Amino acid sequence: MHDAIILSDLHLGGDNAQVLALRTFLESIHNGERPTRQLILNGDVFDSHDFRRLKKHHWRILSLLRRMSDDVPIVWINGNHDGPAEVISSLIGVQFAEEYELVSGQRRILVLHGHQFDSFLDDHPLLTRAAEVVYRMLQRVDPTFQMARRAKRASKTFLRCAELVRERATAYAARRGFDAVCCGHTHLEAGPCDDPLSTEQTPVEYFNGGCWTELPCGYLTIRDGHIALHHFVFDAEPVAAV
Ligand SMILES: [Mn+2]
Repeated sequence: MHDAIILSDLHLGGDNAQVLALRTFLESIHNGERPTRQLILNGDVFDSHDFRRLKKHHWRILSLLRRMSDDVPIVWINGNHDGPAEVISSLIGVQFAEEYELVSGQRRILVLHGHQFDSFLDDHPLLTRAAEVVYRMLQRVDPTFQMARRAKRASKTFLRCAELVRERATAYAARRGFDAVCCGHTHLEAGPCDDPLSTEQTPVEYFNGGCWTELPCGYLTIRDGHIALHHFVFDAEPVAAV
């Protein structure tokens, strides 16, 4: 059994939220196929503060979370898109927090969304918005998401932002005596596997589970102090941006 499973950046209400993959994944936790002591939603469960954008299948995810929370403790960590989510979180019976700490295999692990470390968002709101529009356009013309994923990884500004989140998050966690930190927000998966230098640069391990707005969706598992990054392999048509 996992000590925790961490998902982030579900962006419910957004037109590219991969709801079918998400529902299948959550159901596998709910029905015991993927046993875990707790489920952590690491921010941006919602795409916007405007709950009118939530469609029926988005509400269904919330009601599934409500049912799951009877058996598995769920923690919802605040993200920059979540807005007044605290109200909803208490309606569906999950704990709401700015950050969360857990101990697994005697290692102290910090979980937080990561927008706190992203100054680009505050400094360049228009550019951020423009980049989101371009990204959605690429998703629309190429529903396999290859183009959008490649564009993201080719953008120096984007990669620099993701790097800043990593640097600042690990520094913050190191100051507070944590062994590892798990963020979301950048929509870019990260783990020691794709950066062998990361553990040499800092004693704090950094992980990012990616997002649930493109396929394949990413998530983190924690067991006996070991954190791992996975992709949810899901054989179905992706939900394209409209
Ligand atoms: Mn975010």
